[in-house]
Amino acid sequence: MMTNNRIRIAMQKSGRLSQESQALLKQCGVKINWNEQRLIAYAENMPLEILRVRDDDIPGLVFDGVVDLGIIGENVLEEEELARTSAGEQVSYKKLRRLDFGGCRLSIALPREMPYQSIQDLNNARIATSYPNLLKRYMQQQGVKFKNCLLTGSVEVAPSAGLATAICDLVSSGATLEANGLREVEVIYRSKSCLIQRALPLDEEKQALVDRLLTRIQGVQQANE
Ligand code: PRT
Ligand code: ZN
Repeated sequence: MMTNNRIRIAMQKSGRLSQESQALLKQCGVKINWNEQRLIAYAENMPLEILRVRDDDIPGLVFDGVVDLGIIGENVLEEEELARTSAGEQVSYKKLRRLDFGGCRLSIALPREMPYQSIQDLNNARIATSYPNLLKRYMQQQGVKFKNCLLTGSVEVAPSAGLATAICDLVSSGATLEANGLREVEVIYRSKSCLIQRALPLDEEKQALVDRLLTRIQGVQQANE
């Protein structure tokens, strides 16, 4: 693989985190020529390049040291970390900073009319989710058994389609649950986006640039407070 002296940062190409990730770099004074079609974008005023990928790929790229930095939702980060550790892999990375965008919660929701007292009511129920590892961790902590229905999209229609009793999905405003006749009964994880760095040390120059970038991010966050 080609090595270069630029910091390589992975960001979501298009989706809920992409605009704010781009805006954050801009606020930090990084000038980038964005070309919608390109996988890689280069900064004009510092040795930094941006790899634009699906958010799901970002944790792995950082864990594997393919990129130096990543901006990613904690939900996706922890899900991938749990998936790898439960497969017996060692995972290491550094969380540099929690960011101010991408806030959401991972929640269990049920058909509105279904009675619910506590999580025990879901003993042996089938739950549809795209986050099987975060759900499993939570259910284990609660001591409740469940059956998985793994869906990477359209999770909210699983109960009405007869695929599952309940769902475990991301919620921000709650409008999607409402529109699908579901009600939120347990919040199992609260997430924001974050900046992560690979565990393998960077050379001195690169680390100095990362440190500078981090100081600027802190400045931007304080200014927005
Ligand atoms: O294509 P790619 O794989 O990169 O993107 P994606 O479609 O997997 O992810 P994307 O862009 O939808 O979300 C990226 C990240 O944004 C998530 O991993 C979260 O960290 C964060 N985020 C914040 C959210 C939401 N809020 C959110 N509301 N991600 C998804 N949603 C969805 C949720 O799944 C549900 O379908 O929005 C719907 C609920 O929203 P409300 O407002 O109706 O409650
Ligand atoms: Zn994704």
